[in-house]
Amino acid sequence: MRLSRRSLLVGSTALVMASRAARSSDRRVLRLESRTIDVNGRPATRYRVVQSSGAWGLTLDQGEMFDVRLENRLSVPSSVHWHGMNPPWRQDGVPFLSAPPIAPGQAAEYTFPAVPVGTRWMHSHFGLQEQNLLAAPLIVREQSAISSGLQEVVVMFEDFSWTSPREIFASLRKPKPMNMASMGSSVPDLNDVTYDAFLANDRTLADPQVIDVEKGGEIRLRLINAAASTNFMIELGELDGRVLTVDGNPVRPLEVRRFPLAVAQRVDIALRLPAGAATALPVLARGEGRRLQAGVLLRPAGAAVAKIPETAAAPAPAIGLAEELQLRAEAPLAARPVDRSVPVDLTGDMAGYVWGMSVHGMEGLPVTVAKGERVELVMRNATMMSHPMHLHGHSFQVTEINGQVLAGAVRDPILVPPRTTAKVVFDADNPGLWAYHCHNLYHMAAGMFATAVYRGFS
Ligand SMILES: [Cu+2]
Repeated sequence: MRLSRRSLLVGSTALVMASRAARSSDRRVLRLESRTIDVNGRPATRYRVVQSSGAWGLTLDQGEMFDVRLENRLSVPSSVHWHGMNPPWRQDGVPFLSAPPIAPGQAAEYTFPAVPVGTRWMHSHFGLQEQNLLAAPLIVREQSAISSGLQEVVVMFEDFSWTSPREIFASLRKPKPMNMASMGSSVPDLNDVTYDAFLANDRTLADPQVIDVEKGGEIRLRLINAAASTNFMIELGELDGRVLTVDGNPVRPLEVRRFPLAVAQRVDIALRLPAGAATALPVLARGEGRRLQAGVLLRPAGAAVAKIPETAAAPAPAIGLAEELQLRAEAPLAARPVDRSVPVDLTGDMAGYVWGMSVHGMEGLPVTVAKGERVELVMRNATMMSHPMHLHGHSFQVTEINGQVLAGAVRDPILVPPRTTAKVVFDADNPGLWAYHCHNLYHMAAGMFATAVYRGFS
């Protein structure tokens, strides 16, 4: 990992120079806009991120610069985070932490090497805008994916409500009656928001996207959980899938027919298509503890399109770490001792809907690191909800779950279920002031947000 990282950095210096020569032609424009979509027959006005060409999000090839002008065409301030990319601190898109928000009618510019490669995504980090669908795919196609020639299918899953995010949050924070409060302290809570629909590429199963695929061929799925607060179980039905990457980072191949995808996580799956499929093949995401699902249909030539119900026969199970324990990084971090181990307690409860992160036993304390250190985060979840924990600016590797040591996946977030301790390590190689938080939007808004800061970074 150390060597390959160094070679990437050397390569990126050359790219910076090449890009300066050709900047005007390489720069992409991304626009934050309002638009209206149809959700089960009703119009919904929500946000989106599109290029000037109308293309959704951004797709680059390995070796390209991330060179973007971001225009805010909304009537409200905004700020977009490039999730899973490790840009310089000031380009990370967290308002008031890495840069001021972008005012309506204003723009901001970003230029950095597009690393790491793989399936990333982008989303607003301003207020509760992410719940209003201000998110899009951000794919940096690996050289291996490009040369494989495989057809790629990008699917972004989201949770949708007719209730405004502000009202959802207000009702979550309302004091609960005692019986609910005491229930909440002993039984895990799978969900705290009841959504009206789940979307796959902005569509419900009443009118799903149908994607033509080659009969008997292989395709590469790039699946993104862009939901505000829903963990999904990906259901491939009878199809044989092979996990290639999680959160864009390669893992040893793992054969699957279902795979958990926590909030903000991604998975790339190579999918073998049967030679003789009479009907189009669904790729579904079912909400944790819910029967509600969303998905796309893969249609081999000649296959009929059958209706897939929006409500499955059985709810998806609780999303745990059974699969996580099987994942092994294909490109692990270099073996080296940990220089600094930081205890992080995840705190809070459903009753009061107050969530927190206590670093070294204190709420409000940042994780403090020095450049060059190998840092370990020990996340202990004493609450009865799971928390998808995300550190900006760095990719961490999962090293231990409830005492079980592993050379686990390189990730950006790790789901920490109730009563679980997860250890991850990262190399402090990107000086700045970074957000470190739960990626459940409402948990974050209710206080599960901390920072990681480098000594003498500015
Ligand atoms: Cu959380």
